[in-house]
Amino acid sequence: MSKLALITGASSGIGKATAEAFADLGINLILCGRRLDRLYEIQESLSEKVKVNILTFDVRKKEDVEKALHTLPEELRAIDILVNNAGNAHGLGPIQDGSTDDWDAMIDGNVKGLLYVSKTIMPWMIARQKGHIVNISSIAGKSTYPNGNVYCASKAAVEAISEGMRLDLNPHGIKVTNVAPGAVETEFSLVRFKGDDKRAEAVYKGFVPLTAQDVAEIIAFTVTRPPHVVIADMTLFPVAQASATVLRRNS
Ligand code: 8X3
Repeated sequence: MSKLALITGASSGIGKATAEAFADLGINLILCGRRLDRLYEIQESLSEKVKVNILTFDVRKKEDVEKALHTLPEELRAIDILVNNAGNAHGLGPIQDGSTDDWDAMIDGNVKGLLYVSKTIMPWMIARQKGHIVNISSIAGKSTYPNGNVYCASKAAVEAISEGMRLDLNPHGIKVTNVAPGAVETEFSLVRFKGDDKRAEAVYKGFVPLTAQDVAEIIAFTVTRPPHVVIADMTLFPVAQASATVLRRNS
């Protein structure tokens, strides 16, 4: 029987690439995001391969998350794989100059949003005594870099939540995988720098960054292991990167 995956932040970047990789594996999809037009496009392109449902909500809005997920009929609550991908960075600068709106956006989206979505779906997995939760963290969650402060904190929280989920869901046979990429070229930096495309492009200059597809392949690998195997934690870098702060660029 085909598996069913729900992916948040599916309208672009790693979320979209994961949807494509899962479709290639014959995994049916529930794609969640804020941008309906983009979700429709992805639905259209993947519907030849698998069943694709879409839900629009903002993970930061607790009531909206609950309401949207509860519109799913019984058969679409049998979610085998939850990919908690929605999240973003807002700003990069000294903590003393940080914007409280940016802090709210990162903590509400990257941390609380992940929790809200999981809160509804975990009981459905527990009822079936199976499931796999993949949380998209970051190297920023393992190592704080200068000016990363609150973004790094939000991803450190994701790391702790992955660990907490693994411990607490262990009696129920639910797999939990934490994926921590380094530099991936997506809309990430454009969002972080509030549409400043020159600054965003400079982040990926002088080396070959990871692509969203590279990360999606890893996610696809983690969800296709045998039933008794779980990849707890996966860190991936472009070859030019050695840590959160060491990255070799051609001058
Ligand atoms: C994205 C990677 O190094 O810009 O989370 O924080 S990094």
